Parts: sequence; C-alpha cells; structure tokens
Amino acid sequence: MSDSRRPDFDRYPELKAAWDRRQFIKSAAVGTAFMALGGSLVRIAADDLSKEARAERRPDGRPRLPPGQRTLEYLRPMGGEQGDGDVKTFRLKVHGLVKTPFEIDYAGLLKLPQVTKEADVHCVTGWSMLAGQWKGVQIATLAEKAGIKGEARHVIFEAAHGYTANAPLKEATADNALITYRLNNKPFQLQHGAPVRGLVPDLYFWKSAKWITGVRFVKDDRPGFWEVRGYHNHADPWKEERYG
Ligand SMILES: Nc1nc2c(c(=O)[nH]1)N[C@H]1C(S)=C(S)[C@@H](COP(=O)(O)O)O[C@H]1N2
Ligand SMILES: [Mo]
Repeated sequence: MSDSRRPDFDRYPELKAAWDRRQFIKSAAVGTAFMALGGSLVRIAADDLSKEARAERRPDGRPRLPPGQRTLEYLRPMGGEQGDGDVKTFRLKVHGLVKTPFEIDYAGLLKLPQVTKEADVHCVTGWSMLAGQWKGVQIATLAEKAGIKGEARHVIFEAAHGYTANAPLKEATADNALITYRLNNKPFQLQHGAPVRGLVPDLYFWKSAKWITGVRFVKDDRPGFWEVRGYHNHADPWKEERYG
C-alpha cells in the first residue's frame, strides 16, 4: 500500500485506527474475504474524510469539500487519449500573447523555480482527492519568463492528440496552478498524465490537462475539449458549474 493513500492523521486523527486495522489485514491476509473486508474499511475511511472535509473551511472561507462531492483516497483514472509518457520526448511550448515564446524539455522544466503545493482536486463526476502534494512549476513563472503581454486574459492548456482546456488568466496563474510532474513524491503513472500534466485545482479537474504539451496565453476565450461537449466553460466546483 503506497503512502499516497494514507490519510493525513494530523488532520484526521480519528482515521488512524481504521487505517492501522486495514494495514494489519493487508499484511496478514491473503484471500478474497479479507480483501473484501479491507475494501469496506477503505470506504468507511473515505466517508469519514468526506464528513470531516464538509465541516472544514478553506482559508478563503469556503467549505473544504465543494457541494455534491465525496472524497477518494487517491486519483481515479478518468481516461483520455494518452501521450507517450516519455521524459525524453517531453516538450512544453509556452506561447501566444508573449514577448518571447519558448519551448522547454524536461530538464529545462526542472531548471525553473520549483514549488510543492498542497491541493485538493475535484472531479465533476463527484469525487475529490484531498491534500495531494503536487510538485512542479507555477504557470505564473512560465508567464513571467515568456513576458506575457497585457492583453492576455485566458490560458489554453494544450495536450496530446489535440486535447485542450481553457481557464481565465487569473485562475490559471494562481499560486497553486502548476505544471506538475510529481504527486506525493512520485512521478505520475501514464494514465494520470505522465510525464507532466497541468493542475488548476480550484476548478473542476477536467481543466487539469494530462500529457500536457503547451500553455498558450490568449486574449479571447476558447472553450476546450470538454467545454464544447456540454461542460461548463468556467467550472467552479463551489458554484457547481458542472454543465454549460
Ligand atoms: N489530455 C487530457 N487531459 C485530461 C483529460 C483528457 O481526456 N485528456 N481528462 C480530464 C478529466 S475529465 C479529468 S476528471 C482529469 C482526470 O485525471 P486522472 O485520470 O488523473 O484522475 O483529467 C483531465 N485531463
Ligand atoms: Mo472528468
């Protein structure tokens, strides 16, 4: 069992007993009956987390868990047309309304100022994963390095096979909006966007492009892949901006 699934016991001390019990069962047991019991403990823990998170407030005063969401202990793979997942072929293009567009490879990304941010993510299908430690480069850093022009108002995230997602500049350059290559100290699995994905955690998770290839600054908004397929253009989870 990987540590990324471990609840934050400083924040959720009441989950410690259930977690220890589950670890004990997992290490002691083989066989479907025990695994089924282990599975039900996972669900109990997640329900407790949801209840806690509903009571908790963010620094901005909003509830930790947006309406209509429940917590999962780890990301659920939501599919999409995968990139090649290879750090050797990875390139990120930073372009659009900037003075000096540039393209960087994986080593180039690692040379920029790095941050690790704790962030919760919220999938429109109703699950949230709380307290991930996401490591990468702030989109604001890329904007600054490229010399973003004053007319830019939106960001278009570009990914493998033409996937795009749009976000207002202000939200896409927030402190916790990243180009990220590590979650809880581990590289992403291919299904989660390896080697590098976008992260705009305060909007629904479809705005966080997996297998990212570009960040484009634009003046006029352009609805992306899901936004033209019935999802909300803005996607604020606290306003339940699910469908357009
Ligand atoms: N390139 C790309 N990025 C994508 C998607 C996609 O289909 N292609 N799906 C989005 C959706 S709908 C969600 S909910 C999240 C899911 O990320 P996960 O599979 O890591 O949980 O990725 C988003 N990023
Ligand atoms: Mo999604």
